[in-house]
Amino acid sequence: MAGAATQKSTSSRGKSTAARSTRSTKKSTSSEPSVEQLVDYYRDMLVIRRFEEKAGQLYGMGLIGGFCHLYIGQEAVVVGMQAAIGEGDTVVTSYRDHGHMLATGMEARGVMAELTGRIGGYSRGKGGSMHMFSREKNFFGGHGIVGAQVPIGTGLAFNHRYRGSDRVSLTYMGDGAVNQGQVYESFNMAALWKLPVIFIIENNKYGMGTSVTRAAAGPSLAERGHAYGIPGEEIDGMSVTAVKAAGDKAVAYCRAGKGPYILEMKTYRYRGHSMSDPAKYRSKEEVNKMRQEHDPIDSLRRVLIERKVDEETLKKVDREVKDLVTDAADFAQQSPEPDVAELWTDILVEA
Ligand SMILES: Cc1ncc(C[n+]2csc(CCOP(=O)(O)OP(=O)(O)O)c2C)c(N)n1
Ligand SMILES: [Mg+2]
Repeated sequence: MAGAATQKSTSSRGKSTAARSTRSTKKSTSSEPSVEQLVDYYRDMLVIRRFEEKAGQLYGMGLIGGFCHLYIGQEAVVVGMQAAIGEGDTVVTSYRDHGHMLATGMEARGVMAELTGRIGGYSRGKGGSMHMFSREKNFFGGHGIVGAQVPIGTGLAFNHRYRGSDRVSLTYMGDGAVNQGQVYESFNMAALWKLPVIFIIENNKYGMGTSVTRAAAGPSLAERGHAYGIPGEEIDGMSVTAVKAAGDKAVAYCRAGKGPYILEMKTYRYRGHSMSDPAKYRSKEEVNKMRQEHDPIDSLRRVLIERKVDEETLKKVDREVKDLVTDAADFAQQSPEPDVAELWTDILVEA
C-alpha cells in the first residue's frame, strides 16, 4: 500500500493512479519502524481518512445508497496490523470494511465505485459498502451479520494449516460482535486445533448506540479467550506503532504453530454507527476530546516532525492522497450503473 498515490495501475478498475499494493507484498520485520515506514503508515492512514470523508460527502449527495459505515478514527488498527503481515496472509472483517480493503491494497477506485453501485466496483455494483471481496489481495469481505465473519476467519486459518503453510488469518470483529455465541465456538475450535488466527477486537466503545460498558460483562475483552487458553492483550489502537508491535508478536506466535491470539484494540469511531445515527448516546465533548488528544494521524504527524521529516514532505503526501481520493470519486461517478442483465450473473458458481 505504501507509495500508493504515486503508482500506476493497469487493472480495469484503476488504470491511472490507484494501485496500492506494495505494502501487502513487503516482508514485515519485527524491528522498530524506520522513518520511511512511519511515513508509509502516515500515508496509508490518511488515504483511509480522506476516502471515508469523501464517501460521507457522496452519501450526503445521494450518490451512495443503503448502508455505509465509516472507519474514521480507527485507521491505526488496520494500518498497523497490515504492516505486520505478508504475502498470502488473509483478512476478513465486518461491514465497517472500507479501511480494511484499502489497507490490503485494494484500489480506491474499485471500492468507491462499489459504494456508488457502479459496474467498476469490486462486486460490479451489486454488493455495496458491506459486500466486497478480493481474492488477489486475500480480502474475504465485508460481512453484514454481526460476528458472522469470525467462523469464516477461523475457517481461513484452518485452510492455512491444512495446506501446511505458515500463513495467518486476521479476523476482525467489533466490541459488540464479541458477545456472539459463534465467536466462542470459533475460539474453541481455533484453540483445540491450534489454528493460526489472530482475533482482532476493534473496541471502539460502542455497538450502534450501546456503550460497551452496558453490553459486555467481565473486566476485559482481551481475556475472553482465557477459558480456551488463548492469550490476549489490550493494545492502544490509536497508536499505529503500538498496533504494529502487537501485530508482530501475535503473528510470530501464530506462525510458530502455537495457535490463536487475541488483540483487543482500544479505539474510537468519530462518526456515527452508520450514516443515520442520532448520536444521542455520547456527548460532543467525548468525541472532541478523543480527536484532539488521541487522533492516530495527528499524533504520527507530530512524531514525524520530531524525527525531522520536513513539512514539505508531509504536505506532498497530503496532496497525493487528496488526488488519489478525488480520482476515485471521479471514477466512481463516471462508471456506468450495471446493466439489468447483471441481475443474473455472479449468482451461482458450478465447481
Ligand atoms: C446478528 C446481527 N444482530 C444485529 C445486527 C444489527 N447490528 C448491526 S451493527 C451492530 C452493532 C455491532 O457493534 P460492534 O460489533 O461493536 O461493531 P462496530 O459497529 O462498532 O464496528 C448491530 C447490533 C446485525 N447486523 N447482525
Ligand atoms: Mg463497536
